[in-house]
Amino acid sequence: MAFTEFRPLDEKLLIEYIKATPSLSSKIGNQFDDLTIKEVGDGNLNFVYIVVGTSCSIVIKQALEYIRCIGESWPMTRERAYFEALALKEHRQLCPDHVPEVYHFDRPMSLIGMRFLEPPHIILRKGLIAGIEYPLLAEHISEYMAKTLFYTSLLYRSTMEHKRAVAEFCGNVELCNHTARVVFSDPYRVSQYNHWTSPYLDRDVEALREDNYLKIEIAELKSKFCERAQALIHGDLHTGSVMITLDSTQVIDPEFAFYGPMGFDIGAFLGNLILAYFAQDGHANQRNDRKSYKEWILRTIEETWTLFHKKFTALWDQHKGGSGEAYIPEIYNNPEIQQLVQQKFMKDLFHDTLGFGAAKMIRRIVGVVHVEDFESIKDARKRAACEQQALEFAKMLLKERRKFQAMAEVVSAIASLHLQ
Ligand code: ADP
Ligand code: SR1
Ligand code: MG
Repeated sequence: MAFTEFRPLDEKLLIEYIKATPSLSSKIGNQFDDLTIKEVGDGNLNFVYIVVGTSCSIVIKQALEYIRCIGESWPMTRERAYFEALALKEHRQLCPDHVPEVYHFDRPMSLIGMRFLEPPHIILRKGLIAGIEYPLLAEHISEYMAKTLFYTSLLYRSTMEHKRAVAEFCGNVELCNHTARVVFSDPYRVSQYNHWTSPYLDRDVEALREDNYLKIEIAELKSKFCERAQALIHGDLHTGSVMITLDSTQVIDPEFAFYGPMGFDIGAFLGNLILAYFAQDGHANQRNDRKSYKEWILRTIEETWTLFHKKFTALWDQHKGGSGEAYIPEIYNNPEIQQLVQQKFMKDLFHDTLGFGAAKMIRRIVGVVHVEDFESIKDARKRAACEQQALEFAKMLLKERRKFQAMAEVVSAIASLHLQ
């Protein structure tokens, strides 16, 4: 069977597709009799099939013309699969330990074939809900962020290379517009897709729409998101985009990738850890009060930033005489100025991280699609209490982010708020 134009897959068609595609059939050992196929379907946008062969399993991901968790009423270009494959390949080159291999990409079919992240890999968000500690998470994710962000920025690249790459990823405009809308606009206005734990949060949602200072701050972040082509960012680096075991951390699902502000990725990750923290009281029970787990989350937040800072500035030091054109050696080649520009850069990035992290938290409490951390708390009153604390903290962080000088201060602020 020829697959020359787009066809939405079903299980039968997928087997035909694999048979007709040597790069995939060879992966499963060219044995088709005992294939089992399972559609996973716990993501928001696409269809993901796990194909279990006798010798090896693979993952097939296909984008349809709409957002899966909403339905056909919210169209979304299938070209997102192209940008996801491109970003996966680019990020894997830069950080092979933490990005799965792409075996096959078919643009007309909007289809990616990739490594199956085998059990015990699970989605990090699910691990956080279950209360599992991951001792290497901060080490691994900071490495992924430092490498992917540094090597795709002007700190490493020439302006020619950078602009060419920026131009390519400008094609992902529909996904960027989507984020601009659901993160930076909808939570601050009446929108048909917004929802929240009503009636408990009704007043909080109104307050959000009446908070002029918050609106000024979110506008600044929105313009940075839309205008600043700082590095190739993942674009959706929440805890549902990370698959993990005790010794492996793999970043999946970069379909929102584009050249944007670095702090959007770091903030997405840390903001989602903060959401996980505030959800813990909703998961606590008589057997486990989650107290020590909350402390682990806070330590992980601080360590992730500290390690990112260390690794990113080490890469910068290592390549400071190279072809990166942001700070050219003729002007910045002495230790004093090098230290000053690094301090300024990292301070700005820290404040961007806090701002974007807070914005990502807010959208997941009052916007279109929420997070399982809170959604799995069945008692609405209990859930609302957790969400309210997270929302209050996020609002403060967004508005007052420039007052914080170190992640330890942010972590202390979370811990003290929670004690009240
Ligand atoms: P979406 O783009 O719809 O959010 P995801 O890429 O997040 O889709 O994938 C949805 C789900 O499929 C994930 O939550 C995970 O359970 C599973 N999945 C995705 N990629 C892989 C992979 N490479 N290996 C194993 N499971 C995967
Ligand atoms: C309709 S919003 C769906 C969301 O899921 C993805 O993970 C992105 O964050 C997107 O905004
Ligand atoms: Mg996803």
